[in-house]
Amino acid sequence: MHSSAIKQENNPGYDLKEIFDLFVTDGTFQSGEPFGNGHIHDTFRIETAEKDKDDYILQRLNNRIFKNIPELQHNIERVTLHLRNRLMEIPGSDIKRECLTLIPSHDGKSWITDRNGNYWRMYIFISNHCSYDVVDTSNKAFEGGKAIGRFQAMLSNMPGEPLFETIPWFHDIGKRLDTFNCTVRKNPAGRAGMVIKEIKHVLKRADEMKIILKLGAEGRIPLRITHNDTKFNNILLDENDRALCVIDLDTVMPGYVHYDFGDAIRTATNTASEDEGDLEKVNMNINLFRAYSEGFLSETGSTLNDVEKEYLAFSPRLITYTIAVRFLTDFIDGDNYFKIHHEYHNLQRARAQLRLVDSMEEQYDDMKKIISNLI
Ligand code: ADP
Ligand code: GN1
Ligand code: MG
Repeated sequence: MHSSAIKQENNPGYDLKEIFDLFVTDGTFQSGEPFGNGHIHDTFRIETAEKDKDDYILQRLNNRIFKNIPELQHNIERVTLHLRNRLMEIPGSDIKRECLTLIPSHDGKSWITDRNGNYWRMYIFISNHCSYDVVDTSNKAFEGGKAIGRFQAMLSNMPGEPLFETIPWFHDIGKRLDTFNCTVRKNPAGRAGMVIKEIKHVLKRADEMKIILKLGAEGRIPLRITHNDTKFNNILLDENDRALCVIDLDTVMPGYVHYDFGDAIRTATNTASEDEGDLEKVNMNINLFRAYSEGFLSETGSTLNDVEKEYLAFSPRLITYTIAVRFLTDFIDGDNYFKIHHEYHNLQRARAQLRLVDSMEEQYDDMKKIISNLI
């Protein structure tokens, strides 16, 4: 196995109980196990000994990727407080499950640093949730669309200064392509020669992908508060597969509606996993596209301007392409960003995402028709 893969898969044996005890909690630590399929942080589920107390999610934050943890946490404090206040206005809300709850540390912050300089934060574990990497019914896609639509609607009146940009230029495809081209030129891991076909696939589409940035620069689409990482496993459904909670708030910051719509469609409509090795299995399911769009627009349709609506159908092509570029860049770079589980993981992910771009291109006319029938 590639050395950085080993580096990233090592669990250096953190003392989870000692870290847990630095937070103000209700229950007693019983066990801590790795949890979920996130690509960025080290996430653990902490079970408490008492049956009537909450469990927790404890995360070692990736501060190679998020350079300023206090700013990141400040954003999340503001966002979760605002969401909680909005939910309190809605009778019957289950606030502990419909919104993330940050746990304070004994010194009053929403994170701690351990003796090795690692940053940690903790949330209440959202009980009885369902999380899906691949979506198999229209109902789940519809409910996911509602969850993200509601999330954006609730944040639309958040008071105060703009949120910090936790990762600058996160969805800026111009900058992502500059980094891609630079990495191909430098070829630090000697892998560029293996991916000539994929590089051509990327370069052929580079110009048309800049349209959303252009519309933004012209003032035709507004910056809103967006989530920016709406892959489906960041949307929790409840035990009946109804919209429950949007999690993974690290990249909530100013963005265009297209980023959230596009990334959710990338993951909610793919008939296979994000990293599927058998490309024949990768397709966009148009029925799931319709269902997600219906759910999303039922919550946001009245607030979007005409240009935003016009480009919704294009946005999954942009975001799927962007993530493909990022996986391919990371592969050529030698796997320094995303967690990987085998040597060619980022390449496999990039290939699957490029295949999904093709599938979306093939069905683009139908996607446009569906959106125009819904608005
Ligand atoms: P990453 O940025 O690495 O994806 P996430 O914040 O998305 O990290 O967490 C990883 C996974 O942990 C999620 O996909 C989800 O399965 C689970 N998770 C995170 N927060 C909670 C929570 N509060 N309750 C239940 N599960 C959670
Ligand atoms: C990462 O954090 P996670 O695993 O939900 C990444 C997203 C990518 C996604 C691809 C901060 O999401 O941008 O779309 O992997 N998050 C960050 O699966 O880079
Ligand atoms: Mg996540």
